[in-house]
Amino acid sequence: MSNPVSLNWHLNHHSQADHDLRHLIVDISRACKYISYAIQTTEAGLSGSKNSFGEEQLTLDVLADDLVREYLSESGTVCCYVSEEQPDIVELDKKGDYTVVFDPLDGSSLVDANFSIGSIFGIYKGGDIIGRTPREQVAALYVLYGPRTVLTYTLGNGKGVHSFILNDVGEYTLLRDHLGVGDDAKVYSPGNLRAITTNSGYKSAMHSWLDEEKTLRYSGCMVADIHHIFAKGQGIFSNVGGGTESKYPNGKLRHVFECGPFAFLMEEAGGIASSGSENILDVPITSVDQRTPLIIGSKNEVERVNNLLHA
Ligand code: AHM
Ligand code: MG
Repeated sequence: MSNPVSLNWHLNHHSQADHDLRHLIVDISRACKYISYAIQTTEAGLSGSKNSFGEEQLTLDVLADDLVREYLSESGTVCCYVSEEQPDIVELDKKGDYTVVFDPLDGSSLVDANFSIGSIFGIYKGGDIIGRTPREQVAALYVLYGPRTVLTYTLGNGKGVHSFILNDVGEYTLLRDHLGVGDDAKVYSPGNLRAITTNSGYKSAMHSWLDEEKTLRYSGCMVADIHHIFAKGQGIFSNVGGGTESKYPNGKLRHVFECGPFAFLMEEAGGIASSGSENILDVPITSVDQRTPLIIGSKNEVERVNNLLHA
């Protein structure tokens, strides 16, 4: 039996990642291995915030943030990072070449329901990311903690999008390489639907999906919902805003650690990500907590929804 392809081997031989970038991605994958283990073994969140002795427990999102920080610090390659759990850019190692942006635990409100959750990462070369765009990322990856733990990465530049499964001895081995997303969608995943009361374009998009009898798949965790598109090779996921008075006028999702990394992965797989008016990869980063509307997935469907949003 031939040996399975490991993540490290793939980064090195298939994607020809720079030495430091390869080590950084492997270090991130190690942090996620421990996050995966913590999800499987802790009752935090599942049982409420107190343990059986009545003590406050560290919530999983804080634990995940600490684990990623630990591995990024040890890697020696990261000058700074931006986490959804931190209000500001955090400086690490002045000699490091990379900035890592991440959401350590996406879908954390689903922990008590035992639904799938995930982690999202984008990697930039150099320090300050303000004023730059997600197109400047040099890598993006996500880890889905579902019935099995799956890591999907890309280095962009035509090198493809590749998925790995965390096996029982704690190694990531190749599951599927060169994931592709086709131009037409049969499945839809509509987030922030509360917006249709004040956004007539979004209401039209929702009605068209119902009229066309497309298949609804929405879990409430964007990592799981967008992974569904990569796994099935088609689909559309949206999270757009309502009027200026609404709770999320620009949709709920964060540009830097949620929309940007997925846009980089999606374009590499042949799909597209839009804010409704611009390619997400070209929307400049103005602050770390900026929100952007997101319409992502099969090209023709994203374009069709963009037209309805502007009708
Ligand atoms: P989180 O990072 O605080 O978990 O929030 C992001 C999540 C996304 O995964 C998901 O698509 C969205 O929030 C769901 O929002 P809602 O609960 O409003 O449907
Ligand atoms: Mg999130």
